Amino acid sequence: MSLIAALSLALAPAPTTLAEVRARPAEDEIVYFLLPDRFENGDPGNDRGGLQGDRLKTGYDPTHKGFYHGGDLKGLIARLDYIQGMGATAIWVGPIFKNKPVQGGKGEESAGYHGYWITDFTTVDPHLGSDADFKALVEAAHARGIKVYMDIIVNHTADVIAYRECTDRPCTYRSRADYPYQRRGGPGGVAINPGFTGDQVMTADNFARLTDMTFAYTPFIPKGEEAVKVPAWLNDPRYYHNRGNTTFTNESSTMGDFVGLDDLMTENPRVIEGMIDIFGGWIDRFGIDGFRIDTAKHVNPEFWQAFVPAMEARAKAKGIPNFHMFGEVSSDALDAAVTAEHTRVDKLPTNIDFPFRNTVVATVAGTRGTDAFEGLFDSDALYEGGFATARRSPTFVGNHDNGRLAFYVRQAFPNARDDEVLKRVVLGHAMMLTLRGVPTVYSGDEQGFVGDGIDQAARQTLFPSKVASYLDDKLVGTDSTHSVANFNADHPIYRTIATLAKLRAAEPALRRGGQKLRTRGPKPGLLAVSRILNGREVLLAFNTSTAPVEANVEVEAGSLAFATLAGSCAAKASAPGSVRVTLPPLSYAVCGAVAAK
Ligand SMILES: [Ca+2]
Ligand SMILES: [Ca+2]
Ligand SMILES: [Ca+2]
Repeated sequence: MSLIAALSLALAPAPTTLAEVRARPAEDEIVYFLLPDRFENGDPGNDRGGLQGDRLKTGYDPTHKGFYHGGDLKGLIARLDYIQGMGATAIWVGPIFKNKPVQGGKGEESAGYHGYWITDFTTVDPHLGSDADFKALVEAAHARGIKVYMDIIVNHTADVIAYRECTDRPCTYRSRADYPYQRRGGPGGVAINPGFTGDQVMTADNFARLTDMTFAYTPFIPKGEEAVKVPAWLNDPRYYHNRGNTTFTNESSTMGDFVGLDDLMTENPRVIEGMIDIFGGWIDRFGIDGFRIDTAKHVNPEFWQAFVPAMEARAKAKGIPNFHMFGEVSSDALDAAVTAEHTRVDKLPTNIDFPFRNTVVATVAGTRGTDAFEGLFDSDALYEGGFATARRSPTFVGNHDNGRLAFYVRQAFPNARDDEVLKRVVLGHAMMLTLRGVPTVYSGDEQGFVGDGIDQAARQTLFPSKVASYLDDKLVGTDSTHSVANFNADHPIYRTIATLAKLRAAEPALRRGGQKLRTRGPKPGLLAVSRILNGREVLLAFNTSTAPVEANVEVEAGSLAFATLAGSCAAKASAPGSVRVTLPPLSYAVCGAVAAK
């Protein structure tokens, strides 16, 4: 049987109804993640968000990487063919809520183009379009069988609240020990908040006694911004921690302001109830399919223990049985030591798989041996739910915060030829599309975008850019530049993703199968993993080294013959339980066991 015939036999029929789309479990999806401001501009009329004046008023400056560039929801709708052509079955849309257009100290201003500085949690930011545009997006995506995941934030709002004590200098974190709730300005200060027993007693009665917020700083809302937040309860400083900027350590990790962003008192039942109302409302109104949860590890576990089941119940009531929630728990580790805790204690259903990304970067954009994957996969056991949770966790190789894989490849191998850089980036994507987890492509990676680093440096537009530090980028796998639109369905990385996405759709073992680690080593070289579902084995082999590899790889004793699904595979096992694998430098193969003739 030819490969094409084999694939078409195995392919499930395309979903035709919304119920069929929603019946798909999370691990069946391939996610495409984009920031709408940076994807496609479908309406130049909204580029300034209906605001007047210069960039400090409107937030719009397409020549500056830290301001709005004009992309919007209409543009996203117009490019659904492009997204679907890559094989993506779900879109993670960067935050669309109404933001504070511009914030930051004098000379350091930037805009809320990324969406993470929310003032109104109930409506779409006018730079990105309207609630009607979002409804049209969800409907158009669903009609194609594509799910829509929103990017939500409960940890903080925009930076509106200021403190009298530090209007002209950084507000350093003031701890509960140094600034207890029942004294103003330190242990020797006047008595306030009598009877408030601290933020760990999370009852309405207790928080009713927290009425004076001047324990650490004197918070105030600058003139003109008193009612800027929606819903209105968000304008009350009582619902914020007000202890100054987080250092990302100790108690400040959950209690501190994220670079000035007003950190919500997520221990307070009123805040929990308010957030359940807000985001439950988006489920009710738009029937979206999941949430990516920003800054999840900076919120106390008790909040998630209440919020997650409430959202699941809301989604079920709306007829969405596989509502997918994945938290951003950033980690530098190559295993799940940090991220797993938040599935066990917080009860977050899944987290974005930072350890997977870190392991790919260390091996494909580095010199770590392939045994790094052993530590990664062994630690799947740490998640609540174990391997099944890892299988539903979104994997990625690049993103808008941590930078693109191509950047790290170039940094690690500055003398590598262009074809080697491309092979490494393709190899990382091949790992993501075939190993356990939900592949999550970061917009622009499929066009060979590189960038100069992290954050703003990794947020190039797919439409023509006017940012000097983007225009001088040398892209991978193409002669194109950022001066033109890059929606090229023939780009080699786009084609790789599309090809492997088809394979993933055709092979349930690649989506739902277990994993057996077959071969790994202390140096760059062969990584071999079998994915097995109901006795069907698909062998994955990756060569992370610049030399060819040839090795005997263990397989199931019954896997006697193989079809080449990608790369090149031996047609037959050498003996029951062993197959010869031969791989050129920096390449991969996918071999599906078939009945021996
Ligand atoms: Ca626009
Ligand atoms: Ca603030
Ligand atoms: Ca927090």
